[in-house]
Amino acid sequence: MQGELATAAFGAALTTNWLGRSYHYLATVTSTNDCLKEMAVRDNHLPAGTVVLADYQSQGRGRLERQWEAPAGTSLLLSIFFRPNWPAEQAQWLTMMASVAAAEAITAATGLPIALKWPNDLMLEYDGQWHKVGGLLLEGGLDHDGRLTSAIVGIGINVNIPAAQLPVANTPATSLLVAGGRPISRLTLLTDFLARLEAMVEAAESGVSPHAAWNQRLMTLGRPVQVSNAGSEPLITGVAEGTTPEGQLLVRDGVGRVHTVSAGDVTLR
Ligand code: BT5
Repeated sequence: MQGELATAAFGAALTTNWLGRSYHYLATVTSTNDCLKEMAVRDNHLPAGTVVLADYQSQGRGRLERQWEAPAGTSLLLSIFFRPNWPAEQAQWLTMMASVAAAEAITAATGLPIALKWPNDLMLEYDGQWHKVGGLLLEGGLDHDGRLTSAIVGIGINVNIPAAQLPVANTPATSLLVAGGRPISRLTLLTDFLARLEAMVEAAESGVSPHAAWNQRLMTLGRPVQVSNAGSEPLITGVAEGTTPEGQLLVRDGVGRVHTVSAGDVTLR
């Protein structure tokens, strides 16, 4: 149903203290990340926790300028503004927290177990195959001391996309409707996600790392993988052994050397 995420209904359902209290609903936008980035440039005092959400994106983005596609009114497509003031190395904490909060909220709404694929995918396994049900896009700005002064976390979750309208992708796409067999309230899922995320961000601000909760959900660990960049030839082939506290992937190659990977695409071999 279109319009269920419009401002009045959202405001009535939201239970958070600050996350999402500044909320901008748009029926259509180019990309919620781009829109929020422009808002942050225009307004030096944009509140932390500002959310921009759209029912349709004409230029939804993944990493490396890849496209994020979703039919109008079927998905959750939003971006959240943060002022972490953390060391730059800790930037991935935001991806970790948003991934775990999304996974928990999806399971609460559907009963479906969500795994995470390093670095930024929400995954569901059925029919002997992994499917991508959502993705995250972190973009941040550093100050002169290498601190993360502002950051935008974009998240797309395929909620009620019918099977015939799923995007065609290398990793098969799915939606909660297709995997779970029934439509899900986007509003309930959204407000539950924001409540969980707010609690995690507050814990992180008092020093509690989200690393363990995130690491535990990573389907990538212990598996033979190939790591590549932007569709290039595999850079590293080996076994994904673990992650660093900052979220880098540790891959042991055939001669036993451990590579620390900060960015890239992982394929399970
Ligand atoms: C991601 O990138 O997975 C991050 C996606 C972030 C999207 C959100 S929506 C709200 C906010 N505003 C934006 O403009 N973006 C964020 P990446 O790992 O690069 O994966 C992109 C790839 O996923 C594409 O190249 C396709 O192969 C595939 N794909 C595209 N749309 C998909 C979908 N709806 N479901 C599953 N896979 C998809």
